[in-house]
Amino acid sequence: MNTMIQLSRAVIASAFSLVLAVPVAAQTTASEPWVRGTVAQQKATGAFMTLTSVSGGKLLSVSSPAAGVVEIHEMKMEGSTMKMAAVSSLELPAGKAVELKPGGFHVMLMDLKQPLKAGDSVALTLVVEGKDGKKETLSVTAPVRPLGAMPAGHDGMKH
Ligand SMILES: [Cu+2]
Repeated sequence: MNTMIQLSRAVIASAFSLVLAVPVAAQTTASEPWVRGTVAQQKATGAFMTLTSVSGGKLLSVSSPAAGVVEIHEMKMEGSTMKMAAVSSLELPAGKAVELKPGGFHVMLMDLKQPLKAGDSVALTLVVEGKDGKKETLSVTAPVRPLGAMPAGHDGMKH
């Protein structure tokens, strides 16, 4: 009897250390990231991707070495004018793909350090808070697409 208890303790202990040794599976994944290319003197652009959180959470913040300021933006029609505004976070419903795309939610890269040309790539760090309050950091490398990759209408947006 005593041996049995000790044995099961040993099994539990080894199972526990196994769990600790294995990296925590990513709760949130980012697919097809891209950044819109810029022209000289242009100080802001958008980054886009599809985010999926397995158990749900919210995107809290994004940072990038390519930009001085990074915000999460929402673009929507106000009357007949498209406007975009910063949001404090972006809800990621469990198991549902959330598209960040031109004309909708996007990551706004501002105070760009240099123009972004097609073929470059931009490193983005996303912080996602899970339903349990745990924070997860995602490193995303987003290739730069040519300027024309975005539908007309995004230019001249007022912040
Ligand atoms: Cu924006």
